[in-house]
Amino acid sequence: MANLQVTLAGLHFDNPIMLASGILDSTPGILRRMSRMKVGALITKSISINPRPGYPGPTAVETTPGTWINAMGLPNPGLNEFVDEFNLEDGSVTIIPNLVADTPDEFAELAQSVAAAGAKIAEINLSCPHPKASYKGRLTAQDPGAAAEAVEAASSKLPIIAKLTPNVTDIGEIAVACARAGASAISAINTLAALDIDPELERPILGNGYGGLSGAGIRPIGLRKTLDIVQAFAEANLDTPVIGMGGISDADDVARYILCGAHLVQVGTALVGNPEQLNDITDGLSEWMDRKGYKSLEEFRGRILEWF
Ligand code: RRO
Repeated sequence: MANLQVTLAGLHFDNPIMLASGILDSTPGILRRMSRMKVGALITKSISINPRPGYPGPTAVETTPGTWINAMGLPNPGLNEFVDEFNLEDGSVTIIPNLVADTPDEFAELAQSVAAAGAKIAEINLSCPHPKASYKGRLTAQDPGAAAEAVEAASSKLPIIAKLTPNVTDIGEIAVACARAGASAISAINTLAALDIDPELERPILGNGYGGLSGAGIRPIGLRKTLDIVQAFAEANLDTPVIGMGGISDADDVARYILCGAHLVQVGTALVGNPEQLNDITDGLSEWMDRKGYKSLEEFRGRILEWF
């Protein structure tokens, strides 16, 4: 039987499939339920230093089947309540806090607190597509210098995964800046900056107006951006692992990302209303590898590169 195991920053994962931030992860109870799935690790909703109520609704709408636009507005209870409520040392499945902040100092503070609470690694969200305030009106991950500063600050406290936006010309440049600043891994992609309109009401479909697009329709963009990062790392002689995401809904999609060079993947939107799909994806990957005669992930990781 295929071996799905993978390590990242010295941590061991049973399989390369992670629950993406923002989906089925907003309370300890939901995370506990998800930890019973065949999942490598669970990533929490973004945590900020102060509580955030989120944007007014509607906050998430399905625009075409399987593809969603959202502007949740980073709703979360804030750092102190998060650390009190969420058990990061449970041990059965690694829980990875996702951290969001406006400055490197805030990222360092968040990282230090979750490390003290037992986190072994954190993901920093440099890429929410519709914040009210961010670096000079841009996303942190749209500026290699700002992204590197945030990574440097946070990774002085614990190993860091830097989550990037697809809304840039050259995602490889940003990924290289983050890796050189000390990121243990890069995750990509966050949602695409988007807008949808209700023609009857003559208004944006979301309460916030703008939103981010996720789900099945963005998979080819996620694959392209993953490949861009993998190629940029090869050119820069960096072996930083990439965690690919965007539109993954079955085992074939996971195989697509690993063929592009991803070490791990994250699944989000496809699980809305169907969390058990995670088990099917993991079982399906194992079956796909058996059928292809692959015994480990390394045997087919990055195979698509020979086409470019
Ligand atoms: O909470 C959100 O509105 C949100 C976040 Br933090 C993010 O990173 N990406 C997204 O599409 N929505």
